[in-house]
Amino acid sequence: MAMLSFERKYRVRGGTLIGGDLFDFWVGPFYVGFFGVTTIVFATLGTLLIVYAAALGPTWNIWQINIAPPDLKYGLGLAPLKEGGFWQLITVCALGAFVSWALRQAEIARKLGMGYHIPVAFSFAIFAYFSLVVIRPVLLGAWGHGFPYGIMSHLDWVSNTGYQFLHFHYNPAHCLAITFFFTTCLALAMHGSLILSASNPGEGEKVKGAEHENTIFRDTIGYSIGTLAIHRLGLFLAISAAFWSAVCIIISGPFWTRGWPEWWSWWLDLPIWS
Ligand code: 07D
Ligand code: 07D
Ligand code: U10
Repeated sequence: MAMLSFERKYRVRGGTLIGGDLFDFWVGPFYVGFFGVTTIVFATLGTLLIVYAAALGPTWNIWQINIAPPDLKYGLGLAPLKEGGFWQLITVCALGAFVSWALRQAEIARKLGMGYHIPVAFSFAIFAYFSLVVIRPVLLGAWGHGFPYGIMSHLDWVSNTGYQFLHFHYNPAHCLAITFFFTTCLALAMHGSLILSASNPGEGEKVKGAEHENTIFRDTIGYSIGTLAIHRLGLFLAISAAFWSAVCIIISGPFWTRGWPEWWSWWLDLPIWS
């Protein structure tokens, strides 16, 4: 009920990023807006292209459908539809849809008078995807370096690309990204469990507030980051994970061509050993 009366209050026109009143309305729970329309157009077109390209392929097995990027011989040019052209069009639609989605988030945030944290956070995921299918292929000189669109085939690409560098775990940016992913899980588990323990105690127990939340961490580890800052930390950890993922794949090939274990020879070459 609270939600319904709030929605009546804020569901008014104005505050759009582009297009004025055009598309400034809701359909059921969804805000439409200019970028809602561009999202729908790109997402529908991209999905139809995937289905069409899949229909030409050898299988309808959802796990085995594979829409591959062009052969390396096409370089950074356009390829015929059935030889990677579909992959290229789908990539354009995917980027169009993801960017439209981020701008729609920004437009809704603006209408609500909120910060732009959500679209900023999502833009790090888009950056990771962009680095896989645009930045790295462009630096390497061929769209064929992008990953194929298919549930199992994209896993094969990750494994093959990893082994091209002998042992991807030795990629220092991959180490940083993994550490940020693990820390994000730790932080979310700590925060989720803390909030539940304070705000959803056993029957008959009083709901606890910030003092309790701070104190349990001060008592156990000597410091509490605080109820606002844990969310800042969570956002920082999660976007750092995506950021260092993008870095780890951009440097693999364009900036480091040998096996990743070899990168660590700088350690053996330190003058202090000689
Ligand atoms: C839970 C939010 C909901 C989103 C879901 C995904 C599609 C794809 C398309 C059949 C957390 C919806 C899926 C729309 C259907 C076709 C053509 C998000 C949640 C449920 N991967 N990946 C998966 C994508 C890359 C890797 C699963 C997308 C890189 C590994 C799903 C992208 C690398 C493993 C999936 C992308 C990589 C997976 C679960 C884009 C490095 C797994 C995803 C656009 C990042 C896991 C069989 C999930 C798996 C998995 C989707 C990119 C590695 C199919 C859309 C190239 C190692 N990936 N992935 O829950 O089970 O995300 O694979 O960049 O083990 Mg992947
Ligand atoms: C790219 C997804 C973006 C998604 C978007 C939205 C839709 C809509 C609709 C649901 C970035 C899509 C939305 C489609 C859906 C509805 C309605 C996220 C993206 C925009 N690795 N590795 C990573 C680990 C090994 C290798 C990243 C761990 C091996 C390569 C992460 C291990 C070798 C690449 C990571 C491990 C290897 C990576 C992935 C352990 C293989 C990459 C996360 C424990 C032999 C990739 C940018 C990510 C990367 C990447 C983790 C092992 C190779 C840090 C924990 C040793 C080649 N690995 N890895 O990037 O950095 O998310 O991509 O062993 O390319 Mg690795
Ligand atoms: C958090 C939190 C918090 C909360 C929260 C949450 C984080 C403190 C207060 C949120 C968290 C959760 C809810 C938990 C669960 C979430 C996850 C596990 C994450 C994963 C989520 C999913 C898997 C769900 C994904 C679902 C999605 C993305 C929705 C899909 C929706 C659509 C496809 C529709 C989008 C709408 C658009 C784009 C605009 C509107 C459009 C329409 C309604 C369609 C009609 C179109 C038009 C009218 C436009 C005309 C179109 C044209 C002209 C084009 C036509 C073209 C053609 C080619 C046909 O911290 O607390 O609690 O809750």
